[in-house]
Amino acid sequence: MDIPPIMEPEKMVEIALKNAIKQSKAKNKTKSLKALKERESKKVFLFSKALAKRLGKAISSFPEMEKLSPFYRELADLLVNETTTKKALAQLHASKKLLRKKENQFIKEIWRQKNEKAVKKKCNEAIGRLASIVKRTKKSIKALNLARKALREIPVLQLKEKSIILAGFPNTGKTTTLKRLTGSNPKIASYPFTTKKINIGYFNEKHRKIQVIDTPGLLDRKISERNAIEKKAMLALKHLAGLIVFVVDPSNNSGYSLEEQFSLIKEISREFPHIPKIIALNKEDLCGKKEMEKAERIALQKGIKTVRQGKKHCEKALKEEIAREMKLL
Ligand SMILES: Nc1nc2c(ncn2[C@@H]2O[C@H](COP(=O)(O)OP(=O)(O)OP(=O)(O)O)[C@@H](O)[C@H]2O)c(=O)[nH]1
Ligand SMILES: [Mg+2]
Repeated sequence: MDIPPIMEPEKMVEIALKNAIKQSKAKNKTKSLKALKERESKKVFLFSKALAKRLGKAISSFPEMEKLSPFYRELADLLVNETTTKKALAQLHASKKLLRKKENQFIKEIWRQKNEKAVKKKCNEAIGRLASIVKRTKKSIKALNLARKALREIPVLQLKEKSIILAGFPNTGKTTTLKRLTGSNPKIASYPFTTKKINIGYFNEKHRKIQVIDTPGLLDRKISERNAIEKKAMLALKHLAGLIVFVVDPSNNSGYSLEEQFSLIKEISREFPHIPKIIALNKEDLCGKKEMEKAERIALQKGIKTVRQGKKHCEKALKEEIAREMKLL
């Protein structure tokens, strides 16, 4: 999620003041009190306007949590404290309003002054007061910048169409399956809470762009091995998933027995009860006929469809099954 950083308030004040001074400089050398009042009130107006604009931009560029899609919201909820963020945004909003109100009052006061010295004094007072309104948002800006840093961790995904999520123990062939399905090299994105990056690929089926997601560290372990945050991050995937493809390696080449692999499938299925699932039986070339058939038998007993995958069976069969499950046919 791309959110621009918010400038430190001191810097905002510095830039706004520099510009306001420059733009309100006298073009002619009139020395009347009226001309001075005009210049000084213009300076206050420009200063306040620039600051209010910066605050407004900071507010509008920050995503409204309520409007985020459920997937992003669930992850955002883990990463940032919604109440703190809301309070910080509310302070920025209130400061912006106060700026304009004070600016109005000060300009009126400038015009009421009787001599040059008093006008300049009032103008300085105004600048100081307006600057302090902005400087008081320092903590809020810091909180928002921290939240922004965390939210940037959330991967940018296509959310319009439901995705295929790959699951299975390490080394079973999830990334290979992703590459087989999507052809090119997967796009890499970061996913919060795992040091690993998620892999994303796309393929077209029946004029639809199907997104395939491989999430190392999330759906490749027993649920009991996960901490609460990882578990929530894992569950955020339910908002994206149209189909879970379990990659199973019946050849023992990955180091996990069929029993272990089916027990992982059972656990994950329990966490995602409403999402359709299929099994891609991988590494067929390394499997004996018996192992393959055993895996198919167990899957049949559990009521999950299987598709063979490997050197002989290319991605065509798997793509067809995916299309069927996602009701593309
Ligand atoms: N012979 C054979 N090897 C395969 C097949 N599919 C994957 N492999 C190999 O198995 C190893 C693991 O494959 P990956 O696709 O990296 O497995 P992964 O599930 O993504 O592994 P992690 O990212 O560690 O969870 C790699 O060396 C692959 O080349 C297959 O169908 N046949
Ligand atoms: Mg992998």
